[in-house]
Amino acid sequence: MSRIILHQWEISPFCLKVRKILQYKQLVYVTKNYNGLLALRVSKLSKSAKLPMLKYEGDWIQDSSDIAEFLERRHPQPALFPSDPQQQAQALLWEDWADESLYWYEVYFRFMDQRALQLSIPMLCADRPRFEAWIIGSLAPIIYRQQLRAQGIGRLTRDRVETKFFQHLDRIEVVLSQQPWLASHELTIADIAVAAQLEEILRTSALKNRILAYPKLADWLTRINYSNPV
Ligand SMILES: N[C@@H](CCC(=O)N[C@@H](CS)C(=O)NCC(=O)O)C(=O)O
Repeated sequence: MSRIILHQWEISPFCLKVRKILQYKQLVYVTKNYNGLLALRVSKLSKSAKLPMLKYEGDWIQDSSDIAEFLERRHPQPALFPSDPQQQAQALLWEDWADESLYWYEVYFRFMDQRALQLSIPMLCADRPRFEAWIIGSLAPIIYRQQLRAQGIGRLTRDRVETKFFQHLDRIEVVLSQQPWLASHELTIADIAVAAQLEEILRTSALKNRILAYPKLADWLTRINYSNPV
């Protein structure tokens, strides 16, 4: 049995964030997927009923940020968190922005878009009986529409959501034209957290070409994958 098991959904941006961390730190791990109606079992793993969860030897760690900190303590090199306090503060602010704000754009572009949904459901239900794809495909847009409305982004027009998203990319492009990584002269948790959300948007959204038209951002994404192939 492997020492490290990542309980995940393949197309969850937070699970991708953890895979990127594990690979950056060159740790050997296996994944356990909760596709289709296996998702119902996630509530038995933790009270929050969210993934990712990492089983590391006898420890269970929940939440991608807590997993990042845990792995940094156990495997300090290569470091995810800069030692310089200002850079560390910036890295953690970027991480929180990616997890708590950018994430909702990812949800919007995946579940409020017919094309993205049609690409996502087979991935969410891979290796499961066909009727499960029908159930998940019917329920997911309803559940996420409610969540997006409660969060606020779901009350905006699509044009407004896209405008706000691309304004964020304009700002990221400005940062990346001044420095190679978001928070430091080296890759940090900031880059991994932001890239994980953007890569999941790229995976299923028709906005892909517009996103990759940002030269610095496109180069940065390539460098992250290069440093940290998943
Ligand atoms: N703050 C958590 C967020 C995890 C999260 O929201 N995961 C989503 C999948 S992308 C989830 O489990 N959703 C199921 C649900 O909310 O019931 C983290 O960083 O791990």
